[in-house]
Parts: sequence; structure tokens; C-alpha cells
Amino acid sequence: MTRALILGGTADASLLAAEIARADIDAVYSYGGRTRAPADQPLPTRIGGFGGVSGLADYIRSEGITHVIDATHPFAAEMSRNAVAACAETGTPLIALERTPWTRATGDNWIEVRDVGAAVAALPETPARVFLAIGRQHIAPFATRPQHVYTLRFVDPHETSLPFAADVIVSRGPFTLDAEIEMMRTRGIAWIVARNSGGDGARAKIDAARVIGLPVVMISRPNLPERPRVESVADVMQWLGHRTRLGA
Ligand code: 3Y8
Ligand code: NAP
Repeated sequence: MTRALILGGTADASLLAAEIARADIDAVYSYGGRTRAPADQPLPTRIGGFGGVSGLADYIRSEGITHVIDATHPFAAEMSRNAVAACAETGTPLIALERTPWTRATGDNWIEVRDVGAAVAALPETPARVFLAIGRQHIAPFATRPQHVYTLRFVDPHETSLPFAADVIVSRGPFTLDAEIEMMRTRGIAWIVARNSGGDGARAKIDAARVIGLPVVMISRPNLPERPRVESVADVMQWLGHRTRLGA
């Protein structure tokens, strides 16, 4: 009897949850607990860490999980690594629902960097208005470049104080091209720092940068351990042994 665990927290994971609920498959949706009011799901939902690899392995055993789908964000590297280890330890089938990275299109002006530290170093010495679209967990290193005027975007209003003065936009996305162009023009943004999340939910800022002609410091994805990967909800449903109304 199938009992699936969806490691969620992304738009794709929400689409998968809807399909799994429609197919009436027994499943649990899991959030990491990063935001105050995560979107509701049509499945029983748990929120918060499992307690490392051993915590996840214990959860899989105690909950009788038969399949794990890692539908977390490409930058949620620790969760993905833990899922590989816990599924190996418990002999549980694992698949990743992973969207392809964005690729540079004609007219894109990207400076591709490996990590946040390299993104800080890629900014100009002369003061600029910089949009940091990388969430709250990774902005601290930019405090070493106080000459810039930063605009940050968070899902939730920030409770803790910021590591540097900045304008804050509170919005959970997905975002639209027109709204991103308007925001960048109104705020006189000259540089954008983004992570190569892929998918559509965060793509608008990349397209807006191309339309306006702004440079994007693009942080590449972390390396993840090998595990079976698919790019569509239909592929996950087939892996679970269910045909979907989406066909395929
Ligand atoms: C808690 C679930 C949906 C989900 C929406 C997608 C699209 C918008 C793009 C920008 C970039 C960023 C950030 C972002 C995107 C979608 C999707 C996606 C980027 C929610 C969500 C959770 C989170 C956690 C949050 C992180 C932060 C990252 C903001 C829900 C809304 C910057 C990633 O304040 C914090 O601590 C936020 C933390 C992890 C990255 C970071 O390191 O700060 N996402 N985002 C998930 C959980 O608890 O398990 O609250 O409903 C999900 C979404 N985030 O259904 O439409 O699917 O990619 N999320 C990045 O760099 O791309 C925003 O601003 O342009
Ligand atoms: P991370 O750094 O890879 O994970 C750190 C720890 O958070 C994990 O070891 C695990 O704790 C817990 N965790 C993460 N995702 C979880 C989940 N879905 N269910 C239960 N526990 C989870 O993760 P992150 O980058 O902070 O991302 C956290 C969540 O936000 C994920 O759901 C991810 O899909 C979502 N998200 C992240 C980004 C991003 O840019 N990183 C963007 C959009 C959405 P334990 O070790 O205790 O089990």
C-alpha cells in the first residue's frame, strides 16, 4: 500500500500535492517551517525539521512511508542530502522533482558565481542600487559592501533586525514580469542578485532584468548527491504507479 512523503516548500511541490490528492493516494506533505503561514495543502501536512538523517529515517519507519518525493527547492541542499541518506538507510524508494536551471537567453547579462561570497565580490566598488532576491537566510555577507543601497525581498516581515540598512519588500511570489519591471524602474535598481532556482515562480525578475538591460549576479546551484530525478508531476505520478489525468 503506497504511503508517500512529499518534502515540499515549492510551487512544484504544491502542484504535485494536488495531483496526489486527486488520485486519492495516501500521502503527507512536509514544510521546513521557514515561513509563518505556509500555503495550505490538500494533504495532511507536517511543519519543521525531522532531526537530521536519523530523525527522517525514524519518521519513515514510524509513519510507514513507502515512497519519498524530494520536491524541495534546488538550494535546499541539506534536506536533499538527508533524504538520500535516510532513504538509503531505510531502503525507501526516493525520487526528486527538480526543475531545470534557467539558462542564459539572448540579451541576458549574467555574471555567474558559485556562492553568496562570490556574489558579494562580483558587485561593483562604486555605490549602486542592488536588488537582493535571495531571501533572508543569505544576506548577511552583503554587509561587507555598505556602499550600496539594497532592496531585499522576504516572504514574511522580518522580526529580527537586518545586518544592514535596506529597503524591504514583503511578498511571497510568484511574481509577474510587469510588476518586476515596475518595481525595478521605480526603485532605480541597477544590479540584481539571484539564485538559479529554475521554475516559473521566480523567473519574472530574470526576464525583467533582460527587458531593462540590467546585470544579474546569478548564484549557481549547490551540488547534490546522485538520485533519480524527474522534471514533471506526471513523471512522479507514473513513478508512484498512477496514471494522471494529465496524460503520459
Ligand atoms: C516555506 C512556502 C507557491 C510557493 C512559492 C518557487 C516559487 C515563490 C521563488 C524572489 C525570490 C526565494 C525564497 C522563493 C521562491 C516560490 C514559492 C519560491 C525565492 C515559499 C514557502 C516557503 C519558502 C521559504 C523561502 C526561503 C527563501 C526562499 C523566498 C509557503 C513561499 C528567495 C528562494 O524568510 C525566509 O526565511 C524564507 C526562506 C527558504 C530562501 C532563503 O534562503 O531565504 N523560500 N518560500 C517552505 C518551508 O517552510 O518548507 O510559505 O507557502 C515557497 C516559494 N518560494 O506555492 O507559490 O516554487 O520557487 N522563495 C530563491 O532564491 O529563489 C524568492 O524574491 O524573487
Ligand atoms: P535546507 O537548508 O536544505 O534544510 C535545512 C534543514 O531544514 C533540513 O536539514 C531539515 O531539518 C529542514 N527542512 C528543510 N526543508 C524541509 C521540509 N520540506 N520538511 C521538513 N524539514 C525540512 O532547506 P532551506 O533551503 O532552508 O529550505 C527550507 C524549505 O524552504 C524547503 O521546504 C524548501 O523547499 C523551501 N524553499 C527553499 C528555497 C531556497 O532558496 N532554499 C526556496 C523556496 C522554497 P532536519 O535536518 O531537522 O530534518
